[in-house]
Amino acid sequence: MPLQIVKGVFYMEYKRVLTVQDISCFGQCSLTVALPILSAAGHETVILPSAVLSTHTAGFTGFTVRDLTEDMPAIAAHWQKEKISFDAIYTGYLGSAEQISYVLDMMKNLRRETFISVIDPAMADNGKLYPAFDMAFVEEMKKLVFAADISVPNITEACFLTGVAYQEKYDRAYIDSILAAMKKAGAKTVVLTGVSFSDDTTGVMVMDEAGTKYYEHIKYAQGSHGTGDVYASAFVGALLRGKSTFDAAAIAADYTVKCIENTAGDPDHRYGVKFEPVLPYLISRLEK
Ligand code: PXL
Repeated sequence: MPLQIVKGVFYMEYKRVLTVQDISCFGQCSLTVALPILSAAGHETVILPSAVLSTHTAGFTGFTVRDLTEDMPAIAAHWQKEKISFDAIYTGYLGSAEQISYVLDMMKNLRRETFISVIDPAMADNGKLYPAFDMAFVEEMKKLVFAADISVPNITEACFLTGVAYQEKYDRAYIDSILAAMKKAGAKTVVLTGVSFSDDTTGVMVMDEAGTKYYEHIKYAQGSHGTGDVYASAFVGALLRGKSTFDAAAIAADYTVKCIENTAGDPDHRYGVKFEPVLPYLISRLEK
């Protein structure tokens, strides 16, 4: 039989991203959100689970946790031996303070020539640390956030990272002071999420070398869990498709709003958002 030459059809630049966060088996957050969103955005998505939980920790009790800290260095060493490298590392909820030094090593040892690191310091919200974390973890997280190209904190996380006192009510000057403190501590680009200057709107404040720019959108009164992970994953997906930081931040915001709208009205679904049926919307935005 003659040899058949099959020509490849390449739709887009194909990026390989490593995402490090937990698997909450049930609950639509962290890896169960990041993997499908990054895949839908067109990227080869490599996962490194930081822990395996039966559910996430917000609103559930009695969940199981298996910390995978011990496995991390061996996995990274195997990848290095196999010359497996990445265009990007994106981290979310980590399992222990020790994991942060392993992630910093991976950022050094597994990077391709052009490489971007995006850190979502998923550790706190509404003025409080999540149950699994303490101030020792915050100290370690500072090393990761301030070494990264881009961080995606919410206001609570940015306060823990900088020592600025958390305020529920604030104005533009307060937000500028948080961003100035982030910059002083070493942050390059910051996408500060959940910045709301009115009752019915919220948005993201993007700070980079060019200055700060605000993207505002509708706010829904009913908070939903997991939206931070949906947001950060869509942001990374858009960024790796070549969108500017601000455009990626805006696309991710619009997608997250659509996910919330798609979940509203279902009181049994407060543990996460129904992000899957809205993936075609994200894909269509990425194609423009
Ligand atoms: O969505 C952030 C997150 C991720 N993973 C776990 C969590 C949370 C927030 O509570 O508990 C296990």
